[in-house]
Amino acid sequence: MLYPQSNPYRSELGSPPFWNFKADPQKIGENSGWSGGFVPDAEIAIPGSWNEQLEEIGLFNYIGSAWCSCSMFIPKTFGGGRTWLRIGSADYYAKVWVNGEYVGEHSGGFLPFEFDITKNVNLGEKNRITILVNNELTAETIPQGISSEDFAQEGRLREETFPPARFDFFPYGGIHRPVAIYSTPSNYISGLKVDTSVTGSKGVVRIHASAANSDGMMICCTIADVPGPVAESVVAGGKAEMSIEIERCRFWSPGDPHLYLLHAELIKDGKIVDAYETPVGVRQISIVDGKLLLNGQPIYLTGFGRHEDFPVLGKALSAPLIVKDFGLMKWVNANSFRTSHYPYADEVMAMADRQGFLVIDEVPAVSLDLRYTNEKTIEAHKQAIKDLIERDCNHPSVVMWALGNEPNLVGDEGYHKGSGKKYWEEIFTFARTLDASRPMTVPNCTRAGSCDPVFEFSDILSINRYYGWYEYPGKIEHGVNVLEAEMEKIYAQYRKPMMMTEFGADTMPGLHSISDQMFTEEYQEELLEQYIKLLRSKKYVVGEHVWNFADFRTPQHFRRILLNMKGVFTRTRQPKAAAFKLKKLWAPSPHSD
Ligand code: GCB
Repeated sequence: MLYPQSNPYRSELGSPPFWNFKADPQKIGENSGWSGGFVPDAEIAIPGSWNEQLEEIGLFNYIGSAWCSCSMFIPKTFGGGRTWLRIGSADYYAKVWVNGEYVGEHSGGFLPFEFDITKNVNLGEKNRITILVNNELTAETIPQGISSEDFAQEGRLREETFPPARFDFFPYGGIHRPVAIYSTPSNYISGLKVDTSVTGSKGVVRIHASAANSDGMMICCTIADVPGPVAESVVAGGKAEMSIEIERCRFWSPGDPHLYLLHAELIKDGKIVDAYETPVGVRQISIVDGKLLLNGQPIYLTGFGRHEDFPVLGKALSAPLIVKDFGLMKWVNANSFRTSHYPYADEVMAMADRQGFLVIDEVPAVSLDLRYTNEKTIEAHKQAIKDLIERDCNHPSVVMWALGNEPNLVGDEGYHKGSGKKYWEEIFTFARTLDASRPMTVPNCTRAGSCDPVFEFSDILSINRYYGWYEYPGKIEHGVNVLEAEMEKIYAQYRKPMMMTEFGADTMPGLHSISDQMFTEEYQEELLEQYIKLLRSKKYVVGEHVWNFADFRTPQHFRRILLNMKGVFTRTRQPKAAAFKLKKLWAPSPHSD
């Protein structure tokens, strides 16, 4: 699925900022004909989560169905071929009608989806888009859900959160990324996948194009500012393959995130009928002798696990916030981040390409509880991997896939007696058929321990540890000693590069102490510094990601004061003392180019 763009062959229309909204807790909307129109409870801004936005009408903790509807005038001159409706993301399920006609549905949050609405729209008129969104999760969805009853049955009442969740971030509901209507010609380029490699000073760009209704037509590709012949290939079975070599190539890296512009044209009887262009960063990622290499040079990742979260917006895309967050990450000398715990917006990934950030791109399989997985869960997990790799495989910034995060958080024994190995073997094997060019990992948690089956399959051993926080509270030095022993044990067993994907301490800005006291700014600084000292002393460590970039909202629980406070920046992006400490520790970024 290509990101929409306007050019002489394609047009794009963004949806209006405000939509009609109606919660549907009893799920009566479909039978009551709301797909054809409903009396709204309120207006909602889209992109936007309903929770904080519509708190005043009681939707702060709302988990369930809700209807969103808007009207869009589509000019007569729009397109002329096919018309598409693209939804940047809806968490976690959406069913869609155009002018009262059903056009499709989609399960799974955090990723875009689209429908061909050519037959449903009236050009030169207003068209009504109606979307039913639902943010309920089950044992068979990715991420998995949990209910109050489950917590009670498992005797885990003290772990119960409100709203109930298996994970430590707020389960916002809504349409979180832009909605657009766009057009393509009826013969059109439908996919443009590139992979790149580095041979000496030469860069090779292999192009795997797809085109619909175009067999026998020609696809021609050029790269702006690169002299040399056009690469061209005839479309057969909807596909065309070609490659372009770039002599004295400017390779993409954090120090020089150079992007070439690839331009593709679809040619029918000597006439261009469609065109599409996409940025390409030529770079190669590899693991050699226990080192993570970018274009043959070792790289060391400094940065954060993050969240898409901001007051009022919830999980909504906000362009100014993207600019701010990248500015702060640059300021603090981070060179990388992980899209914990789900795919981030297309716009974030494109910014990472342009600014030269290295990204660990994560599938939303967070805190999987294998006691409750079945064939449907594993299928949903594979689909989420497929969709993520398909969407993000062209981004040079993506240097690793995280196929999940912290499985077996509940400490189920069966996980180590076979269920974990079976599950992860199937998942890693599947993922590797989709992309052989990037390392894959799954961050491991303390409960899953030092012989987590994910280590066997991961290219990089990713560990999340909170010694000196959840374990050994108030005792940073002891925590770091325990961590060192555990790291050595894990490394001795698996002999692969290791990365600390999470470490940190909740911190209330303004709290201070001259002795080690949890929640103070000094405690966070000290813990991060001690951990980093240890990590730098181990040759097999290839990166350190602090948890978290900024404070973020969580479901309610006695261990959270509304927010997870492990941010190095507050939720509104003010620096805590640790930000200045990290800026020093990360300047200049060790081993990065
Ligand atoms: C973790 C999780 C993350 C939590 C964090 C914490 O291990 O991966 O989602 O927010 O710990 O702060 O407890």
